[in-house]
Amino acid sequence: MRAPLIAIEGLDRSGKSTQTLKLVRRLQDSNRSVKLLKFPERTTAIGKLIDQYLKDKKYKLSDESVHLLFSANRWELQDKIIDLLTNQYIVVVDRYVYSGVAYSGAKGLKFQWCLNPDLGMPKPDVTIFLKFNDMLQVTTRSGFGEERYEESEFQKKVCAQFKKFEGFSEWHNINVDNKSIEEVHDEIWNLVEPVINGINNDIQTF
Ligand code: ADP
Ligand code: DGP
Ligand code: NA
Ligand code: NA
Repeated sequence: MRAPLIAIEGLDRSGKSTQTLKLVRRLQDSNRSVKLLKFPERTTAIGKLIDQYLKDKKYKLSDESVHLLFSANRWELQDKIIDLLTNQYIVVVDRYVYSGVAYSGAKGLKFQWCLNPDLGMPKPDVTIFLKFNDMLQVTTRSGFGEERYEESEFQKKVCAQFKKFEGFSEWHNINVDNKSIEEVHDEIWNLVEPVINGINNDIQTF
């Protein structure tokens, strides 16, 4: 028996941080051991480079090298994720491999090329995508536009790239148009609750 890996994905300002925090609190209230990880993890050496790249829209780095940095940033935490899951800690990730593929795919890099560097990373048991049909609801949220990528035409392309994961067995869309924080949380909980008692199979990988 090992704990589940749960990923929350979505566009910039779609509510991931709000929802991952609420989910973690609810799991703690149910007496589960749980750890929240956020990608990119900006505090590591590679994460600091990524942070600079995101905050300074003029910072120059080729699309391919940025892609590999984001992937390397996830690999920095691979052993920690495996360790936590085998020690019965539920791991919730705020963004993951899917963002890696979707954001670089939106720049024109090929799907399989984008996925390749993450092959071997632990695969989530449940992935929840916070989906907007009305893009205006997300691009008008407070903070939108502060960082690189936070531009509505680009976000539309990212959204189209995320659709490519709809065939993955762990993938679930939650439509979040006009939904309150509580309503979205309840839908996330309905998807997560069935796995909180643990998973029988080994950790799967991409
Ligand atoms: P992300 O982590 O995806 O960038 P956040 O959780 O930081 O998104 O949310 C972005 C902004 O939208 C915050 O100001 C947050 O309070 C607000 N927000 C989050 N969820 C909702 C919701 N369901 N309805 C309206 N505003 C929301
Ligand atoms: P945030 O989740 O708000 O901390 O923002 C991180 C930004 O970086 C957001 O615009 C999405 C983007 N991002 C996250 N992961 C990856 C990745 O692996 N590759 C690329 N190119 N961008 C990513
Ligand atoms: Na962002
Ligand atoms: Na966030």
